[in-house]
Amino acid sequence: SHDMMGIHPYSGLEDPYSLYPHSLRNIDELCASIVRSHRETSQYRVEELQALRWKLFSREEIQAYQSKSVDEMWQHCAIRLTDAVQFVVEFAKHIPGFRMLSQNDQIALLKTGSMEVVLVRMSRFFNTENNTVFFDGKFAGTEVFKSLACGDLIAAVFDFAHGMCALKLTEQQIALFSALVLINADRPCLEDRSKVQRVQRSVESGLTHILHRDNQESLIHKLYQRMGVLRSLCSLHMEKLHWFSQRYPLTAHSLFPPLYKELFA
Ligand code: CLR
Repeated sequence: SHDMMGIHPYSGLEDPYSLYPHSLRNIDELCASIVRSHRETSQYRVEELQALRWKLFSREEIQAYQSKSVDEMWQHCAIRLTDAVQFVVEFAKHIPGFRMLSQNDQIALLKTGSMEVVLVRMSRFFNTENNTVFFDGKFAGTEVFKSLACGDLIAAVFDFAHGMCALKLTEQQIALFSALVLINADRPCLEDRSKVQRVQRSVESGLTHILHRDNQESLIHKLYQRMGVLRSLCSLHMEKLHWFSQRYPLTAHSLFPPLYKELFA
């Protein structure tokens, strides 16, 4: 019966082999769990962000960010990023099937995927009309991040957000896409790849299901393209982090948040 194959994300008692969503009802339940988890961990609702759209940093405030030292600004951004990553970890825990993976595989997926999901989520915090992102309570353009001394990364990240916004995804589509970015059986260092693959397939069918329902099947190709861009952005982030830690070992070792170090260092 379908009830016996039901996915109960919060029970912790799921049978791994029930993860193939054989019935439409199961797919609906899977999508509903992922959308709920996204909503509960997304920090701000779209309407709230919409209302804050024109709250920009003043010239003086921008100058204050620009006159921070490289390591001070890196530390500041690392803290903000780590906050965002923490919400992504919470999101992951409620993706049906995620918690049935081994601790090792959960960490391996988060190591490579959490930053990517933060960047997907960034599109919700982005104003394409003036190319600004919600950061520290107001909207900030690329110039705010000048003292990080990694203009190419910042430009690429803003570009990516712009491209994501152009897709005009719904909250449900963003939720399912985020889950798919995270649950990827091709990530390095996985112990039980086939188990991850089963979870991945269930999330894939969830995404396909809602795109079909929304009559937007053509989006799937664009989303897979975006995943390629995400991968290159994250390797650029790692490259910059490596550069930074060599230059400022003390900040990187003692002042970066432990979770940031654990996931990216
Ligand atoms: C992404 C969506 C999250 C909330 C959030 C928090 C911190 C923001 C992040 C968003 C977008 C990217 C961001 C980040 C802080 C610093 C970082 C603006 C809006 C920029 C791109 C600088 C990265 C610097 C690293 C190289 C350290 O739910």
